[in-house]
Amino acid sequence: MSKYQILNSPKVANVPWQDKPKDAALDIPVWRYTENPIINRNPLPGVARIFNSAVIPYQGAFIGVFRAEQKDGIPFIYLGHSKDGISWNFDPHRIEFTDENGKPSMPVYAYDPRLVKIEDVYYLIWCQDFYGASIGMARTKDFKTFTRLENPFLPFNRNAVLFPRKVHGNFMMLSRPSDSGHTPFGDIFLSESPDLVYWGKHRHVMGKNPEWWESLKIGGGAAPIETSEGWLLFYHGVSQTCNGYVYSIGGAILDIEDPSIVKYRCSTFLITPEQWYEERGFVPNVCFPCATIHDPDTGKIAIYYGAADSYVALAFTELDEIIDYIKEHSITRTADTEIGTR
Ligand code: BMA
Repeated sequence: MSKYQILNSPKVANVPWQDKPKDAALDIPVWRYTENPIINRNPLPGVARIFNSAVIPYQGAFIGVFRAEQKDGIPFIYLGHSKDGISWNFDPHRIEFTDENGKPSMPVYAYDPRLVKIEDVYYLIWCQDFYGASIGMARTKDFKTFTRLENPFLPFNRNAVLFPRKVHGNFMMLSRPSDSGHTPFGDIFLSESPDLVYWGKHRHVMGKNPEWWESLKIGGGAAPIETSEGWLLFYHGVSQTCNGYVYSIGGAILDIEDPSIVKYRCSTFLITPEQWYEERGFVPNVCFPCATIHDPDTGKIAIYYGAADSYVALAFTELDEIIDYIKEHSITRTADTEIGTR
């Protein structure tokens, strides 16, 4: 009998998985897939790199939206299909978005997509140009037509993730207001909307920390997982070094009823760049989580993350172990635990 439960989430018996290695050096209960990276460079004609991408179970298999850096260097979102969540087949062309009337409506560029199912609709959330970096959104039911929604926020904001269900009747989104460049600051905020058009009731969730691995900025990662202990959030934390930024993966647990309150926040990173595909690439030293696939029956969680802005990699953890680890290593401060309004 497991200690904790994943709630309101479909069973995924075929969650991608590899057992934890019997490695005494593994003191953090997150382990990498031994065949990483799962998506290599030049994954399809016209695309140089795929990374920072989101996947979801779909019709007994998996579907995903992928940040594909084309050979002109401009990122767009491509669709991919997979039977096992590990080997992916990509559509040859980027996703064509339309407006509500079915007319073409393409963003100038699109990157770091997230993918969330709420009720019977799938939502894509990404970063795009809106007179500066900002958040774009679209919905689909069939992954054939993609209808753009109103841009939720004013510029600048480059990092947003929707919760997988409404809370108190409202859609909830985490985002990270920023500038339009390689933002040297940033906290995670929460916004609510009754209709995905009007967003408000903004709350501060959490900011950078004195722990050095997340001492420059943080940003949302995978869509939060609803658990019996709270919303389990894998996010990214950034450290500034004399040789550039270093992106690690962190973990926190937010209050179910009021997700602006951080119940537990792990003081150590869960993954930091140390493998060749994380340390070496278009941008070295980046582990950037964008999605999980998780199974409530077994507590298995597969974490998908972009590596070095060049590859997609996979890591695994297990619900009881990761929650206990986060709780045991948790340090929360006033900015985390307060309601987040001033
Ligand atoms: C961030 C985003 C990510 C990227 C990271 C490292 O600001 O742009 O897409 O992975 O920088 O380059």
